[in-house]
Amino acid sequence: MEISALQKARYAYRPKLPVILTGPVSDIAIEFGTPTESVADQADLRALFKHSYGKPLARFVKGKNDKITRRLTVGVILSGGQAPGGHNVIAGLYDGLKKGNKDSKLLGFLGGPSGLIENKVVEITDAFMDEYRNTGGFDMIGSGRTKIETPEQFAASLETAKKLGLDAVVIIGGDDSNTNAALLAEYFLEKGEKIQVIGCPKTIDGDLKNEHIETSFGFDTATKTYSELIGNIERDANSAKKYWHFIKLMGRSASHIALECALQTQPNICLISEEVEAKKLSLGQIVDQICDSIVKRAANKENFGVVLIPEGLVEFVPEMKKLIAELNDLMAHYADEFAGLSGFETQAAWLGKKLSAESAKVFASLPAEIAKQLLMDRDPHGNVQVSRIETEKLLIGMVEQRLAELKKTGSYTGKFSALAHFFGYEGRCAFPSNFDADYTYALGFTAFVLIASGLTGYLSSVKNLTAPADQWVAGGVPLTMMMNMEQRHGSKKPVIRKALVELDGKPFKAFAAKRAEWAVKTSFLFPGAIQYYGPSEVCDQPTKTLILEHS
Ligand code: FBP
Repeated sequence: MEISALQKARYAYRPKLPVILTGPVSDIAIEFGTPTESVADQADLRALFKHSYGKPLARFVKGKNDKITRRLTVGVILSGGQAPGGHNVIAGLYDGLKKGNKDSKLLGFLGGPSGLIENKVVEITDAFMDEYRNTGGFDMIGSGRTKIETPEQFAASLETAKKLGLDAVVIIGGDDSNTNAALLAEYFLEKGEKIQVIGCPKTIDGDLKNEHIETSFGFDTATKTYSELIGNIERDANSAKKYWHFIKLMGRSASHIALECALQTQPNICLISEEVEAKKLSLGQIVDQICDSIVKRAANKENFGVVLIPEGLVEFVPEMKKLIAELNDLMAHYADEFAGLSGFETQAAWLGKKLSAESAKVFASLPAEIAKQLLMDRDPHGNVQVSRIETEKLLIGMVEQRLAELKKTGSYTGKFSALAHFFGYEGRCAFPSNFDADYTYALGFTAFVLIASGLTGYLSSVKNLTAPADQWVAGGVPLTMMMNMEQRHGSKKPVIRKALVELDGKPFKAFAAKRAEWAVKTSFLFPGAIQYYGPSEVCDQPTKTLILEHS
């Protein structure tokens, strides 16, 4: 296989670890805190997780650990969307297992959770592992979005685990996949089986975080990749001075990616979905806000600019949120009837009768393409596929209309030519930044220590991330601690609570303090491409979000 010069060089990169993980493994002991509670709905969750609810926080400290060198067989799953660093979680886990006992084995389940259900597996060897160290992508074993939810799927997962003689399963995933990890851990305990389940916090979206999980891996590399591209577009806009660029950014519901990119590139506008919801802004008001900047910049003869749009925006505009919630419920409750309706016209007529009067009006007012996108299949976890809704085009169309009205009144005399972009997949498989390469390797190694110490139902946790890696603090967070009950597929389900942008948090406040100036005055910042080699202030910086949150 031909490989690039950078890939060859990255093979030689040695990820940095917290000091506790660098010595003999038998010197890593676990210190437990007091029992924990879930973030909400304690009674419901206690009843659902009878055997695994409320475990204490675990932290690694120097001390004797006799269990850790026993021979283990572990299965690993990459779950959900790709995020830079996934291969290094596997590398950290693999190296930890081999350091504990050279006869321990790591098996990779192919294609995500379905690999466990269907027993599709490959053994990870030294040579196989070495091909993927410090590389982006999930192509080593593949990923998938299958949810383990039916009794048959749980039973099949147990059967596979027993057949393979597994001591533990590691699920590398986001909030939904780690909810699955919690359910699987509970199921194995319920069945009296010793197979442990440990999760690792993955997702470019940055929405799997809390006091104990400072960030999910992949967010660092993905936002740096998008910011490079946004900076390049800003410079092009400032050179040609003729286009407004509307850039939608991945991230599902949360606007962490958009906010981080705004802090890195200082665009004219960055919409934050959580603020739209808090202020109950309608689509019309959002359009007015964008037009205000366009009109003011046109008065300065600057008929160009950059607008960042979080992909989940439509879910937070009150009238759209209500409509989407009603659509989700209708499409779940009348799944067969809905599937039998042929063509958009028929579906729209059917919905016109079933939706509330208010939502029916909103649905009818949307451009047909956007209305069709709202009806696309939900993902296996019941989420609307916001990546596929062309919000950037919807906003461009509405801005054009509004500017035409303003032109008639004479309050706008500029020129408006807009281009739509969507950045998402471009950032999910980049070579992990040094931060993500180190962080993921540490998460994988931590998962090994949790398993070898006999824990189950925990998420691998590495904290103190703004300090140099040797000072990072490793341990485990009980999965049930992060859970609450939410409406999914038309009924209440236990899920890990998503962390959305906090409007009283430091990253949002830093952005809010500058945005009025950026809206009018060209203040673009050009971060350039991720650097893997060179001075530490260029190569090893964490995200602005992380730095601000810890300042
Ligand atoms: P995860 O939560 O699985 O990490 O998803 C990340 C993500 O990139 C989202 O930002 C995006 O909405 C979604 O995946 C796109 O899904 P798909 O890869 O199935 O098109």
